[in-house]
Amino acid sequence: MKRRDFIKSSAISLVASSSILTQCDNPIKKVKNDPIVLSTWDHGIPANNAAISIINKNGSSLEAVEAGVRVTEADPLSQSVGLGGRPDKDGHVTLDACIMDSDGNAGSVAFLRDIKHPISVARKVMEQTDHVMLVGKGAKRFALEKGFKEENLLTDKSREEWLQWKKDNSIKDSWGPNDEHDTISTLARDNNGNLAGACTTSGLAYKLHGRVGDSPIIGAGMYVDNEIGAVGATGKGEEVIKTCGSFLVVELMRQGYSAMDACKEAVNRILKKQSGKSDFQIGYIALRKDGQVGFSAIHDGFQYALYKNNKNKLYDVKGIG
Ligand code: SD4
Repeated sequence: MKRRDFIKSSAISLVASSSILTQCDNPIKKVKNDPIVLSTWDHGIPANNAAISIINKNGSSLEAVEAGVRVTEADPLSQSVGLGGRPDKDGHVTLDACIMDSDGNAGSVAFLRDIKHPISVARKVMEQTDHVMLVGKGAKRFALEKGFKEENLLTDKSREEWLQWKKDNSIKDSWGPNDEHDTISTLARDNNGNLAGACTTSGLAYKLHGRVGDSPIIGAGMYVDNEIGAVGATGKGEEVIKTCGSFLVVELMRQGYSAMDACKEAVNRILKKQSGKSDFQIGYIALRKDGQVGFSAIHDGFQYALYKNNKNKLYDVKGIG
């Protein structure tokens, strides 16, 4: 190769590699730090209120998301989360939760019984151990050692419905699709522009004893990357786990997808495996670092609550399945 050709081709490859570098750079540049809180479902409204009151006192996004979902966990009328959650097939309420902060730290508990606030146990796992995840009896023992109170989480209403299900449906139930569940994922950006997320659930109603869904799995039910965004999932956890759902949405945003397109693509990946049709629901919410919000669901019926510009509002999502 002549010297001039060599210089020309080196210049071309320099341009090419710098454009590769640009692609790998964080595409989300402009960051305004007004607080935003985004949650799944209608119980997201009170959760957002609790979260924003923390941020308004200059609390961190981590404190905010924990405080937010604790409202849902403590609400006996919310039958998909914490106290009052629908039990498994054998009548036991078993809870899954995870939390992530803006430094990428994560904590999680799964198959936890008799503790009303699994999200706070998950936070303790994150902050006071070298582990990420505790399950079952070990998670409960850890919670008790940390001062959490043991209590019966099965309310009369959830117990009666379970007894009815046993009578009418237990034989034909495949523990497959059912819409009796509304996990809460809450994502927040605080006054410093830092992101955090929390996700907590009693999982699918009448699931097999020992079943763990996506909600406590970092990268499935929830994921936070403070440079890119935070994402939460709801719906049939098995499908979210198989597609690393929340992590996928964050990675798509890293590649330059809008928050909305990233959520849609993650839903479409699941739909594709079902040949475009599904009788179960999946919903994603995404909060990009720059404040852009995205959401998507397979079916109509999914809702999200958004606190932005001093307003906390509930929105319906049109399904794409
Ligand atoms: C689970 N993803 O355990 C949860 C259930 C859920 O809205 O999200 N319900 O699979």
